[in-house]
Amino acid sequence: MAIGETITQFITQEQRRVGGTGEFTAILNDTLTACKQISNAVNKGALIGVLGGAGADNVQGEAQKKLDVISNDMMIQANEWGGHLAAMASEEMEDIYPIPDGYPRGKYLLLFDPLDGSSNIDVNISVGTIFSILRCPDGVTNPTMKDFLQPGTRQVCAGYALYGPSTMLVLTTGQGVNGFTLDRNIGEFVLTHPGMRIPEDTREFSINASNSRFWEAPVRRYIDECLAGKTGARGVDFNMRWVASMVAEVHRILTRGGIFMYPKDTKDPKKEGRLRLMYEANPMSFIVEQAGGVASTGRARILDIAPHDIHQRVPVILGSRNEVERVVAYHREAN
Ligand code: AFP
Repeated sequence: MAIGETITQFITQEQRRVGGTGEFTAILNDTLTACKQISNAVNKGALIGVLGGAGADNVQGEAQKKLDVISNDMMIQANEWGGHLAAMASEEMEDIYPIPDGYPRGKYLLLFDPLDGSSNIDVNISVGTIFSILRCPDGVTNPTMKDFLQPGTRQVCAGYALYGPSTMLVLTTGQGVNGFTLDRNIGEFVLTHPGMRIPEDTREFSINASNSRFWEAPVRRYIDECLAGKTGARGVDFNMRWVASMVAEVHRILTRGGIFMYPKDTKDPKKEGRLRLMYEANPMSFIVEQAGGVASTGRARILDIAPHDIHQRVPVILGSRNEVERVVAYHREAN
């Protein structure tokens, strides 16, 4: 693994190292193609008329942006033909998407949030694509929703593309985390951030503070201590960031440390959390753990959750080890 090698070289070498058949490499290549197409559309924005609302709500009841729909179509089209997937699931589709008749079916399942943070699109702030790959259960050729309901520990790969000042692709297959930057001149992602590690300590937190009146006591205690800074129990000043785009927040944490929280709250008692387990929390938790960080609901390790629905929501607290463990300890003490 050398800085400057292309992602194609990188994953092909990985495939040889583990004695893979190339199926998984092919899926990744197709997903990368979709990410490059989405990057291009996001980058052109108003020039090609893709900003603004699509005029419909998604399964979550959230207003879809044009680019949500376009990105979802790009992910489907780039991935449905290859012959290595059995089905896909997306934030933008209520039901799973079995590989249509006419294409061969393979042994993997792909889940994705095609454009995370899409409330940021129209204001030209970073957005991203998150994806997770699972194996289809043995013997299943016609998967249903229940075949997707595997805990995050079963992911064979997770990654995200960040469409920011540069387009980056961050990937784990369970052997650490590597970051690649899109070189638009050659159309390839190039290894620029090998072996990404999250510092264990941080003085930077991210939370949507407008929800503070709905937080539980342990979260309120932690944030109050951060806000009190040098004059409080922690004796140090903290900094705060909130982009409202989880991909951007996680990327910042992978780069310089930090803690990100979208905790359980009482804003809408019907919802277990804000973020989606299968295509947001699980892939990001896999990446964060592989980079030496921790990802928890406050009460349980996210990757251990046994899912009951592909669109299920969970509380998320992730990032630098010592701060996440502190918040988890506050939850334990409160219980
Ligand atoms: P959208 O994709 O609907 O914009 O949601 C983004 C997101 O799932 C996640 O990326 C952010 O961290 C979080 O929601 C932002 O939530 P708030 O709107 O409450 O700040």
